[in-house]
Amino acid sequence: MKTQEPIIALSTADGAAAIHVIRLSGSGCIEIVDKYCSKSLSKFDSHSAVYCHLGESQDQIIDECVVTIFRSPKSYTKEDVVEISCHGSPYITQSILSLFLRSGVRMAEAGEFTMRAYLNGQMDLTQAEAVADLIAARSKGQHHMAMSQLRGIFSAKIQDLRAQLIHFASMIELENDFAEEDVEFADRGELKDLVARMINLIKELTDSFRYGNAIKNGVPVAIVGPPNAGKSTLLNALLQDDKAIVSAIAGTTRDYIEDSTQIDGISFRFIDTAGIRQTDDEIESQGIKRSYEQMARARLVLYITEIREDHQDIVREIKELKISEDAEIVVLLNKIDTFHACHAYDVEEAVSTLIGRQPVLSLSAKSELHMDKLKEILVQRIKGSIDNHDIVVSNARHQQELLQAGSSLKAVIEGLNSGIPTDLIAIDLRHATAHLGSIMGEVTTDDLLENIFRNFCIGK
Ligand SMILES: Nc1nc2c(ncn2[C@@H]2O[C@H](COP(=O)(O)OP(=O)(O)OP(=O)(O)O)[C@@H](O)[C@H]2O)c(=O)[nH]1
Ligand SMILES: [Mg+2]
Repeated sequence: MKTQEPIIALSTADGAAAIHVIRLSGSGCIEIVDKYCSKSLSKFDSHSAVYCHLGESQDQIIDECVVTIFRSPKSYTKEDVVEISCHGSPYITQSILSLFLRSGVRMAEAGEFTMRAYLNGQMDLTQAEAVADLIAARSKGQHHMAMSQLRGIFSAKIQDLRAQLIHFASMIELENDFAEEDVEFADRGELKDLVARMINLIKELTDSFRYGNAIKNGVPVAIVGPPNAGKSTLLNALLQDDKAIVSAIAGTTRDYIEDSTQIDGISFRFIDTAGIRQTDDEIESQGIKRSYEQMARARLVLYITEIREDHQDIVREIKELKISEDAEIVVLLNKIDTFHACHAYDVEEAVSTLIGRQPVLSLSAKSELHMDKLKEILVQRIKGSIDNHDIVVSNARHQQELLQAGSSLKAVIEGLNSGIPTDLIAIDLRHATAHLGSIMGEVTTDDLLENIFRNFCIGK
């Protein structure tokens, strides 16, 4: 472990509060705090919480505090750490910070405590990234993903993949060492099987990113349909807020409007769009173009239209949209409050059979009839997708590295198939290993670390 200069930062959010916590880390930081503390900290063991007065001298006390000391290596950063809990006045925190800044302690940079924890081997890079995700978590789903990454479940999977790769590489390298004797230590068929298995594992992980990313940033759900169908009414009902203007005039919503809400611990981003119809109006056409763009980007599409007896007409309308086969769409038949209740079910069935998609749900956005069923469907769609993956990738950097590791492994398979020299295969193998290694921070650059930690808050 490197000797690090002491750093300091306010670890709690700025502003007035009941208490604030100021954190110091680095060589000698316990001794530095000791100089301004009414109790002698050197007498206390690691993990002691000491009540004391803090200030330049006994006549210039800034506050009565509780100082907790953590002696290296048993601390968050593995260095000596002091946490000062003081009264939560911005004046007090500023005075304490100034006191230590005058004594040669430096202000910590964003994420510097966690970066030190990583550099000192307390955690790998995915776990350090999980700390930032955990702080940013606003929903149960986001919290669950960050926690699982922090506990090292994702790292263990990558470690396992990397170990298999290294085993494979060692066999190839061995052949390289005996290149002149033209021997084959590894059975080509077995090698290909091993690489194919790894490619599959990587694909499973990269496939999960679609869900992981949606959970992390809010699942985008586009609400589309013809004018006057009740799209804006539905948005307002889902948000329980008067976010969008509702009117009986067709073409009220001109541009898309979005807002987020949580349902059953999952954060959804609902996007209300302009009603789709043929029009010569320049502005409305642009709005409709945006509706299509939102539909293409969304993770889920709620297609809403007015319920009517003529189910063939509804089906024609949906087919005209030319939605791609793999798009996830839920058809909603709105305004059942104005329809014969017993017929609604028949129309649902008929539309569902003819378009070959399930479910088709009849509801009333205005009277909030069957909204609970809609929410259940939304949650089920997302949870169902996640339950299919034991580990979910939610970080774009990890996804990028996994994709690159996957392409290098595909090159290995091609190399084995075409019988190219093993030293060339070894190059692709090394690339794959490096990409997996950089996920956990075993191979990093200063730029990469700066990029990751600058998104942290100061004090973490
Ligand atoms: N009876 C009934 N009326 C509804 C229902 N949902 C919406 N409406 C009415 O239908 C009209 C259109 O609603 P909006 O929510 O503005 O429809 P929209 O799809 O956003 O329309 P555009 O923005 O013009 O594309 C309004 O008068 C709503 O009050 C419903 O479930 N039942
Ligand atoms: Mg609208």
